[in-house]
Amino acid sequence: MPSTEPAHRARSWWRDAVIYQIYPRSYADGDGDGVGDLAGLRRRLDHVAALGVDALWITPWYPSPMADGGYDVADPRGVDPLFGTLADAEELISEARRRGLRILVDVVPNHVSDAHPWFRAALAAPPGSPERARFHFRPGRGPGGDLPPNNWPSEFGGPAWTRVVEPDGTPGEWYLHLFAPEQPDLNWADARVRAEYESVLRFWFDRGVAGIRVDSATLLTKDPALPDLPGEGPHPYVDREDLHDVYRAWRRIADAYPDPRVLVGEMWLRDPARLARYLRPDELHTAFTFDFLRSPWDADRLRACIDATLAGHAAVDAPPTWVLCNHDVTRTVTRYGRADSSFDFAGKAHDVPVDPALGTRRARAAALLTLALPGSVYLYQGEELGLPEVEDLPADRLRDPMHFRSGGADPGRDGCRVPMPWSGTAPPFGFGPDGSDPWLPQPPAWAALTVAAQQTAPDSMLNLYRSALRLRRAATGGPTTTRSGLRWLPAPDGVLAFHGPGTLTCWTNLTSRQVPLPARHDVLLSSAPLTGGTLPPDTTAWLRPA
Ligand code: ISL
Repeated sequence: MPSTEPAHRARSWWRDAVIYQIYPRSYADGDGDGVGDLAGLRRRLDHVAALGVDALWITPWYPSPMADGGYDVADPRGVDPLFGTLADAEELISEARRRGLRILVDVVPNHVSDAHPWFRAALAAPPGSPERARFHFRPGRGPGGDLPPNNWPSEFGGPAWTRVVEPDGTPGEWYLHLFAPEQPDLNWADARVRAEYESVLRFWFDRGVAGIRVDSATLLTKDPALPDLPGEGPHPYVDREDLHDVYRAWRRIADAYPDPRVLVGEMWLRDPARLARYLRPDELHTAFTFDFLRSPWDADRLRACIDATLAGHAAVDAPPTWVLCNHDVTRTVTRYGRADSSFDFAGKAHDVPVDPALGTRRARAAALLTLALPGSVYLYQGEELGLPEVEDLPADRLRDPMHFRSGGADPGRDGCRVPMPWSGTAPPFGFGPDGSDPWLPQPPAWAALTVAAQQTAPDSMLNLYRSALRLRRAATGGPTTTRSGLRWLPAPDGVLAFHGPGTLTCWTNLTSRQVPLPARHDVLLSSAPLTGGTLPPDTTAWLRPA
């Protein structure tokens, strides 16, 4: 990092960092093939730097058949030609570092692609072979082994098992895949699997990445008996006790580097105490608080989530990690514009009415609320533009296996992955060269939401984020404030008011009426105009005592 960065800040940067998530397929297309790439991303680093974030998390850029947008990794040490080369990735890491931006990469340890050499070798080898032992191969049940070995469901719908044809042409064993069939699960009881991922971590740390986002981080280890669900005792593959050993070994690797390399877990656990166990000082550094993203726009629910998260994290001295949105979930302005503003994978449906103005107003208020909380925050590309979920993509353009494997019942995740609008008045909005056709079509109405359009509009979502990040950095950003907690202030029902870290006081009104603000204060920033010392509905204000 720049030598101007104080040593104490360098050591603890991750405790209160704002990290910007980039889904490279949809960020910027440098070569005009309709798919975002590293050349395009490098040209857009100005935008990231101007936003004022500390780091970027880049979702998988590895060689992949793209059955699940790159989460089907065929080579965890490479870069897919669609995105560029390993040299491009190294250049990007150095260039970002010169601008004071750290890079986190995504490591996908639960599964590989069916095109990975290990899986190819497993298919070519007989049952019981060492090649198959790196995965979960089992004979089927029932006459002729026609039924899957157990009743586990795939996260994407259908059974979590697929039967293979043996090299001699006969129907053979089944293999486990908690996601798509193109994503066979690895067997974490096999020492070769553990050694491989430890080596992958070192590979990227040696190239200067500052951290790893661990994909599907609660699912790696399995009960070797692979029992049916529901069973008695611990879950056969979620949050198992032996998983902690994996992360202890990873933490030792991260800690062997002179500057901190951080591990952030993607952990969909509902119990904050179970989550916090992964954040003990010798395990992962942080994990996303998905309960915050699942909570509806409701003061009591959000406050309960904040309190439980802070308590769970305080017990292990880990900073909470807040997130409102990512490449898997409904975009924030759309979610908050619905009558039911909670998020649940199981509850995703088509044709749910949305009030976009209300959703945007709440998303602005939620952004300031989130950025005032102690801990780190992840933003997803386009969140800073207030992009909505695109819910009317043509059926023949959809790609997400979550949609197809649900038989179309689930709208899928393509709608939050539509390419970024940068400039101009018509698609591709500067995403790629004029005349290129982005892999998912952008709505013409996004002309009003481009980076260029928002840059010059003082009240735009983009300028709200820029101001908020500048003020947050000024108000916190130091070892004395990063660990301080949160103190709730007396406030009317439906209003969240607290002193956050540093000098910020945050007031969020989640009711539908005006509420009075305290006397004798300066307003540093508000998500909507304030009138006469009151806070309008669905508005957040950042205050400082006058
Ligand atoms: O699908 C879920 C619940 O039904 C989620 O909990 C799911 O496990 C979670 O979203 C995992 O996501 C990650 O791994 C997937 C990939 O498709 C996602 O994009 C990624 O974020 C498989 O690698």
